Amino acid sequence: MSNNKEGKTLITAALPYANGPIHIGHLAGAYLPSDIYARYLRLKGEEVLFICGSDEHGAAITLRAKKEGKSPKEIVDLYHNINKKAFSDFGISFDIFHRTSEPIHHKTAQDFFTTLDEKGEFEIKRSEQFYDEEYNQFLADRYITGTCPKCKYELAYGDQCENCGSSLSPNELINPISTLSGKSPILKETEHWYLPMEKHENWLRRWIEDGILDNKKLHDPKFWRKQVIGQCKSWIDGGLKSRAMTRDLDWGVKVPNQEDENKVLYVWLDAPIGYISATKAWCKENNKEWKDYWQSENTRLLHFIGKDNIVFHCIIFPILLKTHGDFILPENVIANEFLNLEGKKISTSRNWAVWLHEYIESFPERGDTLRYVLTSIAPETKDSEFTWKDFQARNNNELVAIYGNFINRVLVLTQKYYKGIVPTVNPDFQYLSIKNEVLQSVKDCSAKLDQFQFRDAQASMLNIARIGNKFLADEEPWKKIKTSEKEVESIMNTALQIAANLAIASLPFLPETSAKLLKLLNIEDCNWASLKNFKQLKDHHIINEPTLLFSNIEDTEVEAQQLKLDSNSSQSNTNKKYLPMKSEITFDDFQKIDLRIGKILSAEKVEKSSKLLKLEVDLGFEKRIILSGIAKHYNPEDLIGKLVQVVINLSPRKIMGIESQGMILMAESEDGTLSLIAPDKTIDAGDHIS
Ligand code: B3M
Ligand code: ZN
Repeated sequence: MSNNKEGKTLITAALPYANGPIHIGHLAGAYLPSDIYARYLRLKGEEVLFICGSDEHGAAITLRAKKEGKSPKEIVDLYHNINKKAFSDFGISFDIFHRTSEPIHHKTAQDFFTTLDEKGEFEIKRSEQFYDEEYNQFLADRYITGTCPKCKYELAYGDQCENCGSSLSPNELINPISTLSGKSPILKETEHWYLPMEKHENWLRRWIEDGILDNKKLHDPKFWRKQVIGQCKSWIDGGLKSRAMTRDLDWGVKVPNQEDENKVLYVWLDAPIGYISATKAWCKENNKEWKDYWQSENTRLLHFIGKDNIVFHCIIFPILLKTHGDFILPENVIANEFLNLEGKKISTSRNWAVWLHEYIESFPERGDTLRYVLTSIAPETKDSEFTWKDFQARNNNELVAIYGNFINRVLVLTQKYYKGIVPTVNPDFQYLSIKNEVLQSVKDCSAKLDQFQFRDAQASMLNIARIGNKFLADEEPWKKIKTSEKEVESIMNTALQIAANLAIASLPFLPETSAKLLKLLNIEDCNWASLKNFKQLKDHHIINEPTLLFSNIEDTEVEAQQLKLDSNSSQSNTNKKYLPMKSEITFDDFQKIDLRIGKILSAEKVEKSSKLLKLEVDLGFEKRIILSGIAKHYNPEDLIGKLVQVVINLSPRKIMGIESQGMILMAESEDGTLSLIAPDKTIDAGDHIS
């Protein structure tokens, strides 16, 4: 798969939206694995171009700008720079971190669009789209919220329900509301360029399932992750639909040759073309030919992304590349699942995240620690979880206790016994099995990297340090130094070679640490091929005075982070999405609702329903049966005796064969948790509420 000596590898990492900072979920999902892989190939001497950039268009940007009272340009400038710095703080070694606002990108995207348009690959269709009459504009999918038709979540977006994950189109929403004016939008006719994706189903299926395109075997699907193929298949099986490639928005790449200033390319057409324009920009600077990357069969194209971007990279972008002609398709799309944080989904709006720029302030020069932990828990095959306790444990028990401890012992003993000069090996003491173990770990590490299994690859790398520690513990040079000097020279030479192998093998994973260690060992050049020979350091080579590579993280430090997370998220109500206000009513309207205090006398589950509880409620003047959808939020036995607010004059409704004679009022949090609303003084069942 790798070993692509003659060819080049073009590695792309998803272009992050420049509408906010980067968090650990982004790093673990796309940027760390791609960086490890790029560094690994470079170390093998292969020709690699590793590109990324800010995705600066689309409603994600304009919505953020509106919320912060800034212009879209101010927003993208701000976050482009914050994110660029964060990537460099964590050693993400992009060859270029470009921007989709650059003129070269606008031109590339427009030319691409024009080529497809001239080839007749689009269908221009008039259709009715939601329009905000107060703001005089068509509404991008993200500007419309409403009730999800599938799970009834009331704040679903026009393109996706964040509660149940369904992908939606705005006209499926129940009660759509414009987020601009808070009013119901009207439908108004507009014209768009559609990509008839259904036309491409056959070749896509064959390419994804068998790696075959135009009778040529392009890749081996067995190297693709199962979830990636699974998601693609289910999209194709569900029937691909035509999708609009243009939008009515005043921010983005303008549709070429159009009068209408507010017609732009769909951000998911424009953003992946950002990979091409980033390549062009880099090639211009470096006197290279961009077509050698995008239009040459000797180039392997690899996309690293999070799982929410699979359809765009495995279906839509390949359709665009193929219909354009000349372009290669990706050899693999390496998508990760999601990383959760302390038991909950990472959420930008709820500020439930660890932001890279904040992490590095709290833990300066500990970028590698986070890299290490995130790779150890990489969500490669299923969602995984970051906790601060685990972060501390992996740092203290693995980086400090295994890697750091081994290196420190070797370096300190070498200074002590030999003043930093590498001793010679005595032919009587060869430690062949130790050498073989190290060689095997390197081989495993390589094999796993070739298969994009970064978690296992890193574990094999750390194993080299484990072997070193065990070797020293078994051989006890500190005891033998008094009796068998020759043997100790061999032990220490071997231990130093292990350290040097570790320095090289850890470079892709822990670039800062590896650089420090290489310096301590006085190794100037290194490459992966040299790991085939165990011996890295010549006899009498001089190494430097030891310094510590890692240090323990204290309880207080992680407790502070946990507290910060809790307090950030509770202060984040300013970022919270609130339901738009319903239309105004008069006092008389309100008076029509008869609200009373009720007391729950009994509660039981409703058969065959996971949501409903059947409650018997005392209203003072009578007792009633009321059904309430709170089974997931309360145990029946905990409800008995509780005072609740009841709408008593709601027409009775039969649900699952039981008549419900009223409704219990509930408060609902953003994540859907339901809570009863109880009076806070002594009040009796039947007392009225006004
Ligand atoms: N900006 C979405 C995201 O950050 C999008 C990726 C573009 S990759 C071409 O999830
Ligand atoms: Zn839903």
